[in-house]
Amino acid sequence: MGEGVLKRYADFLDINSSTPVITMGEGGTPLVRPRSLEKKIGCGELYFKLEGCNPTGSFKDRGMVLAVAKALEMGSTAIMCASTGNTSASAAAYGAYCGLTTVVLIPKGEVAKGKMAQAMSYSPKIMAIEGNFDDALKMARLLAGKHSVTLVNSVNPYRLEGQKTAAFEIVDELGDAPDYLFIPVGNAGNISAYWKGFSEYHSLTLTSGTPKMMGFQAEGAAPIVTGIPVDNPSTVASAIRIGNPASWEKALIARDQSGGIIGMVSDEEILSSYKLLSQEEGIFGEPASAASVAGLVRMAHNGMVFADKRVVCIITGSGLKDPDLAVDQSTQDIYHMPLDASAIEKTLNDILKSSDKVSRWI
Ligand code: AN7
Repeated sequence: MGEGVLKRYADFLDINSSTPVITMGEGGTPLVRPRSLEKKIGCGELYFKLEGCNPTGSFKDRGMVLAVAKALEMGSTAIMCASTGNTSASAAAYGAYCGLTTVVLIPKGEVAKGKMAQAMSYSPKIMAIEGNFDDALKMARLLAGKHSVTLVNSVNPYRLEGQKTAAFEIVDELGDAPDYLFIPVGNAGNISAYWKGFSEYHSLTLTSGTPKMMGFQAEGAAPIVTGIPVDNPSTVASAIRIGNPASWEKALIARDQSGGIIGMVSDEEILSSYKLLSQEEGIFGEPASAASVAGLVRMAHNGMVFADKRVVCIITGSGLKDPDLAVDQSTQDIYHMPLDASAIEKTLNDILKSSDKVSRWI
């Protein structure tokens, strides 16, 4: 535990004697079986992989640790990325850990507050670009090619190599591949990485089959579904507000080879699953993460049967990444109380009397 993905999966990664085996404790994230949603959705077995438990609160750390290790191996002293927030937080953290100059390009005003807080704390050089994520990535690719700085977006192949370790962990824990993998899709790197991981394990006969890859984009940012890049992508899930995914082709291969789909869900469905996850299961994922659950709910609602299936949903990032949205979405009453025992006791009595909760242990 806590050994990191480079050490744990060294045999499956491009690690040699001059690769620094760095770690901030990434990987080894929990695979949790929900007590309520498995029954409600009607799955034989349902699991959530909590990637928000990585060091910077998202799955990006798995790929970043390898991309940064390889940058160090090649003598690089600077890294750069464009990001909707999580990649920049991860790059900045590993950059700080390894003493690298880190430059992040973010779409101005579009990054959730928790991710901004991280970027500012790890202290990279931050450029807020007047444009969207796709514009920022274009700039990063253009300029990284001309300067001695390593691009650590998922167009860097080591990012996907590192991220494939999440698929390995699922198989190592369940003993075989699941039947379905539900996952949010933005720049489409993660779905491609999981497919690579499952395919590699299968080719080594470590699994009996491969899962159907079920990727979900947000309706206002669903270029892979419509087949056309989106100029002004819009969704409440800022992490996946991406109109021209870098790994588009790879995602289509994952979909087609696995017999899966890439679909879309509305912001309403995303927010409804976001609340379902936290209120029913105690899992606080960020809105983009809820797209995977929203996809599963939609497919079940449309009549797809999961009764004898093993399903894994990837919860890609922590809900703490987007505190503004969490507060805006809450309909929670807050009782404003004087410091008075009898007033607090009366309210407590009212709460206990009106509660409609039923223990799941009875
Ligand atoms: C929580 O940080 O693109 O399909 O720049 O942060 O591999 O892009 C983040 C993407 C899903 C989509 N869930 O993954 C970035 C960035 C969360 C994310 C995705 C992202 P990809």
